[in-house]
Amino acid sequence: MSELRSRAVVLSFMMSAGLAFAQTQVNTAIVFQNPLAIPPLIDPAAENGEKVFTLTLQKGEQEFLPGKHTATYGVNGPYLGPTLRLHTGDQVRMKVTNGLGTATTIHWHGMELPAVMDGVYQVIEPNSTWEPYWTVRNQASTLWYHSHLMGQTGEQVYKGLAGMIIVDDDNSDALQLPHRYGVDDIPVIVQDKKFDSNGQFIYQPQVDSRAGPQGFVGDTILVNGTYAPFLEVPRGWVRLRLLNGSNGRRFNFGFDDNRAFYQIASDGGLLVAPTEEKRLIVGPGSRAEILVDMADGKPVRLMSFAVRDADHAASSVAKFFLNSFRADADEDQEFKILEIRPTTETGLSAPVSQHLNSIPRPDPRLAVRTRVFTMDRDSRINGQKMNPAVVNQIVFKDDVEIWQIVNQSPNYHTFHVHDVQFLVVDRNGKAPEPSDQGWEDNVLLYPGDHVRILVQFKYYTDPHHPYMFHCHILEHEDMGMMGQFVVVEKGTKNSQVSVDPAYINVFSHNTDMRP
Ligand SMILES: [Cu+2]
Repeated sequence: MSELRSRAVVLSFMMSAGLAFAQTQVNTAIVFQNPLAIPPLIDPAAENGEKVFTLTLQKGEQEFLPGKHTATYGVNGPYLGPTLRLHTGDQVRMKVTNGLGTATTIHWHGMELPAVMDGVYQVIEPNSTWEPYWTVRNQASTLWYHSHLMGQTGEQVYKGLAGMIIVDDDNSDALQLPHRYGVDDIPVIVQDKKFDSNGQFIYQPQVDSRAGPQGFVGDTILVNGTYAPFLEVPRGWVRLRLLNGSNGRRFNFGFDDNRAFYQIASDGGLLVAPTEEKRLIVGPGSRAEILVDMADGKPVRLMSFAVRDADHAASSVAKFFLNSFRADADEDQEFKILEIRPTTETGLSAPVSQHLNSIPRPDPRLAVRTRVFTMDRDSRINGQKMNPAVVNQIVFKDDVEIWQIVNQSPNYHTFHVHDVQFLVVDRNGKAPEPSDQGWEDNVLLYPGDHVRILVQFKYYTDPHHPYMFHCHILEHEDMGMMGQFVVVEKGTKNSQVSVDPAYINVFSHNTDMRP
């Protein structure tokens, strides 16, 4: 905090007068004329008691903008991938074939699975197939899969290597919620892009001399890979599974007529009860499910309203600082995202379930230790960049721990932990907001924030194959704002922990983080 304070005084003095940041609606003139693409559901093969999904990573070409053909990456298609629908308890196997002509990985974001299936170090070379398999432990939730190649995640996800995963369970099966995929239960993958005059993606991350490495932000919104999309829905409750698939932009979701909506799920599962909101900020990599009532038959636009760090400042000093020094490039911009048009068909209009899930209150007294993670301006965590040869944290299976995350930089960050869904204990010493009270795998930290989360790794141990924790601004991640941990049986000695030498060689794919 002291670093932030001293910087606040200096910078607010330097930048005091004359900087007016007006809220900008970036795409005022957009005409919603393209039907929203709904990613197809894969029908898995049944083999030896497993559900087997075949995913082919490929280069492609897609006409996002009229008459322009953009070079892309995709999964079983030119851009993005199919939706994988799983059920808790399923034994699944993914046959992932790399037809990109360049190395990649596929990470199952939010999944609780063995480290060797996690898709970070498991590089898939061109023309080869990777076959991870696991038992689905997660509860009903909206997860996703995406490239996680060290140093190239930002570029590969930006080109399109991502898709949605929907997990159902016995609880969600029994709830009265919209559940007709693509009809009233809609995947909504929101991403911002920049296009050149030929319609090609521009990907040029920036480093600001004062604020440090910037998350990429674009000026054009795609939803499920559709530009200027509209969606026809029945008159009734509509469930939007919002996935922020952007590299570096936060979305502050809401509707242009200011109607209220109900959040029903966070990253890792259903909330205890629907929570009424008019605005909902979702950081890059995170998900939220919302219900919106379309019974009145009126079309409405899903929006992203301005995000302003100063509005979320942890202290008056930080607020003053953030008002004068706006470090985050995604601040103050407003977008129209998706036009939702009710048809004359009647949809689900009965009351939805009011009790959705049971979530334990996070009790910090259960924690056996606290680990501190400090995120700084120069894309470091605890003063270090990712080093594949170093295990930063050794965690015992089943231990309940508090991880205290401190954002000591003038930029926002997120903190994503692999192999776990966690609960927020408190944010800046206060109980979390309702939207922050569910299971999460990726928590947003405004500049100056300190957030305590309760984590527990319940299923897998492996002293030689680490999991990652990192900022989910992909440019920060690629610059090494990442560390790794192993989960081991209680009593394992530090001397028994080491990184598989084959994993360290993965860094031949990466120029920035090679040891
Ligand atoms: Cu970051």
